[in-house]
Amino acid sequence: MQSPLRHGRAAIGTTIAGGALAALSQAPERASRLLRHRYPTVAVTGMTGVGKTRLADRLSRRASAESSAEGGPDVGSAVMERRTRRDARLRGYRFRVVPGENAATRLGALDELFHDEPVDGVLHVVANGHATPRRTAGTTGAASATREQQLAAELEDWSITAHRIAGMAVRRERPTWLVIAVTKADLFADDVDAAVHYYSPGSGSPFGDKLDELRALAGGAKLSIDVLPVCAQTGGRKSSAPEQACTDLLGRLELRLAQLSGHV
Ligand SMILES: Nc1nc2c(ncn2[C@@H]2O[C@H](COP(=O)(O)OP(=O)(O)OP(=O)(O)O)[C@@H](O)[C@H]2O)c(=O)[nH]1
Ligand SMILES: [Mg+2]
Repeated sequence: MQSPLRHGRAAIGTTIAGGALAALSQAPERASRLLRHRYPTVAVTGMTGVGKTRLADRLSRRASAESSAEGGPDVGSAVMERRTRRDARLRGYRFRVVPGENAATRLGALDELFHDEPVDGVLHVVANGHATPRRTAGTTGAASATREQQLAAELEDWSITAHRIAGMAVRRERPTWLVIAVTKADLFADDVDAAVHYYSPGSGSPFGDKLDELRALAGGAKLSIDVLPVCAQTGGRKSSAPEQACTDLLGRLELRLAQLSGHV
């Protein structure tokens, strides 16, 4: 004799089986949506030598971050770097670092991240004119550049990236977030507020004006902009205070990224 309970169980079993089959057919799409939610992709942009690779390494807890800090050839990235950050709750980010040097790989990376497979957010890295000067491939001798030259180069680089961001933002429904990371703050510890102001919307600075243009183009509601100071390493080991200050700034940046990604 079959009890109502057993009958009920069988019915539920069938429903679950049916649901599982249906879920299976939608699995790839579901999985990619889940992945995007838990591991949003973040484009890391900025001119050569500003510190993108170093910052992405820190954010993704990559040990190699310290390896070239002292000695060793300091070279720019030739290809797009992929770094994934995972935390204990299976949340994180997929960082895509665009090489700063103007090469074919840079253009390809920009196309991929802002058009073919649009990213969820952008971490644009600037260094308040403290980008490490790098030689153009094939030339010899030490590279040098004044702070003014580096600021001008940064602005030019930003124009290109800003256009890509605007193009991506207008094409989609959901909002895009942009975080301007003002890195190497350890090198201008006393001027951090002024630097953050220079890179902020509505500041009236050359960079601020370009941000305002981007906002107008993309539509204010479609683009959120944050400006945060950070440092990924400090000049020396003698003082422990700057090290702690950098760790704190890094923590604030991480918290903001988590908020923007819906992780907290
Ligand atoms: N003092 C200081 N130096 C930094 C910081 N971040 C990076 N650097 C140094 O700046 C130089 C450039 O850093 P990278 O991360 O290689 O720069 P990048 O933006 O990846 O450059 P490309 O790959 O050419 O686009 C390296 O010598 C780093 O050690 C920082 O927060 N403080
Ligand atoms: Mg690099």
